[in-house]
Amino acid sequence: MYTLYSMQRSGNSYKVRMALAALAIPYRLIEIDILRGESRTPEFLAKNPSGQVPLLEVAPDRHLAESNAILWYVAGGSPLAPEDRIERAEALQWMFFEQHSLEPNIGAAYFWLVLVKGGRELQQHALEDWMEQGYRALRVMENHLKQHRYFAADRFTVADIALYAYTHLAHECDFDLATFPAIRDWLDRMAAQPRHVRMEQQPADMAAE
Ligand SMILES: N[C@@H](CCC(=O)N[C@@H](CS)C(=O)NCC(=O)O)C(=O)O
Repeated sequence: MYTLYSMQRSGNSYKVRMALAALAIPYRLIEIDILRGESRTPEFLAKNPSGQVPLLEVAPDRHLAESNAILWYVAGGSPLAPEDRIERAEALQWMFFEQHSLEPNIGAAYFWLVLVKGGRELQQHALEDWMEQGYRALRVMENHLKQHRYFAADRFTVADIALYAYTHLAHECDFDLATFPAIRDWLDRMAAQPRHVRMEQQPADMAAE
């Protein structure tokens, strides 16, 4: 069984919990509080030198980091991971976009404005840039979703999971989605997927449902 090192309120960790739930894959969950430095202990760094969650133990002492790489690993062979050459490349295109254009802006805003006490004051100098770049990423997504129901392969895939994690948190960190109707519809479609889990949901909650 997989062991997932995750933080409940980390969007990158949530991606993996979403995928495992969507695929009905059981796993052991270990909560790591990054705000208390638990991802920077010598024991954790031996598993992931980047000192970050999510981290998946795929076999004894074999660990995989980077949320989007983990998504491809756990979803391999399922409809969530397109195998057709162009569809796979399109899914990857959006997952690179997520890491370059969305997560560094909306992810950073969420971390500092929502998770860190006093973060708004500490990061005042960076906020304007995150907002500008974050809105730019949202506009790119909105334009795609005006024409397509999902990001790749005309169906729900790992690309949607990767992009959902921070987009669904955007309203919590100053982003207003009022002028992004296609994104809002897609968020609703995502939340209506079979076996969808909310970010605050624990695997034990899932079993109870
Ligand atoms: N590119 C990585 C980013 C992972 C990441 O930024 N993780 C954050 C939580 S969302 C973390 O563990 N930060 C703790 C630290 O850097 O000390 C991924 O997609 O998994």
